[in-house]
This record gives sequence, structure tokens and C-alpha cells, in this order.
Amino acid sequence: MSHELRPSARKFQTALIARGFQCEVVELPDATRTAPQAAQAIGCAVAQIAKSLVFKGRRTDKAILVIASGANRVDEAKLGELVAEPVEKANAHFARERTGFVIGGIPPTCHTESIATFIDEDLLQHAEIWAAAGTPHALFKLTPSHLRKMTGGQVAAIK
Ligand code: 5CA
Repeated sequence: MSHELRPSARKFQTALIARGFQCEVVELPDATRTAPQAAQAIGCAVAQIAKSLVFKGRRTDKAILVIASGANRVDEAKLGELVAEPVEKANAHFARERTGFVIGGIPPTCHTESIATFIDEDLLQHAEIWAAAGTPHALFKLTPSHLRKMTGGQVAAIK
């Protein structure tokens, strides 16, 4: 229950509800730091995990978020075309600073700053998906439709 959540998971749960999404954050005893760990902890397919990957625009220093299926690898060249500049994987410090959450717990929305977001089209195949919820032990269940609404993200072919 939400009052038992650790601070970063509670911060995310509160922000999500404030934005009108009634999804419940669950904290798990096992680590959910990576997509395979998260899938194992939930008992779902790795492809149903919505991983939040932070990239950086090399020219503008802007943060760019890709919500990708846990089964896929993001093609940086395709992402670069979408944002019209070369991109690189953000380091842990940059990801933390721009999102407000540590890698392994970065949720798809409710970040420190508003971040341009792209959604891997493969996530739309699933009725239910799971995403990180603030800590490397916290997840929440959502639908692809929720994901699109809460991120304002552009669906793209990005693997
Ligand atoms: N909670 C899980 C499932 S939602 C999760 O957050 N998975 S994740 O894939 O979105 O986050 C882990 C990702 O962070 C890894 O795929 C990897 O791309 C990235 N990552 C891990 N360590 C580092 C690091 N030191 N610097 C930059 N990125 C990293």
C-alpha cells in the first residue's frame, strides 16, 4: 500500500495520482533493476516490461526518453533521425539529474523536467505492460493507452 512505499516510489505514486492516473505502485522484495529481473519478479514476458532509457542530444544537451519493450534494443541512429541530432546514452548522473530518479527505477513520466518521449511501437501489442515506479524494486501495471496519455510520447519504430 502506498503509505508503505519507499520515498522515491511514494513520490512517483503521489505524482501519478495527482495527474489523474489511478495505477498502483507495487514494491517487490526482489530487485527489478533490469527488464529481465522485472519480468521475473512479476511473472510476465520481458517484452511486456516498458524500460525507460535516457539519451542525450549531443548538440543540444537535451534529455530524450525512450520507453522501449524490454525485449528490444534501441537503434540510436533511428532515434537521432527522430530528434534531428545525434544522440548518445546518458550517464547515470545525467539521467538522475533530468528525471529525478535513479537508473533502474526511472518511471516513464513525472520527471523533474518535461522530457521529449518516444514509445517503442512494439509495446502497443500487449494488453498490459509494467514500468519502473521510482526505485529498482518498484513497478506499476498500465496499458499502452495509459502510457501514451501519461507521457505524451510519440510512438515510433525505434529498435
Ligand atoms: N526497473 C527496470 C525495468 S522497468 C528498469 O528500469 N529497466 S531499464 O532498462 O529501464 O533501466 C536499466 C537501464 O539503464 C539499462 O538497460 C541500461 O541501458 C541503463 N543503465 C544501466 N546502468 C547504466 C549506467 N551506469 N549508465 C547509463 N545507463 C545505464
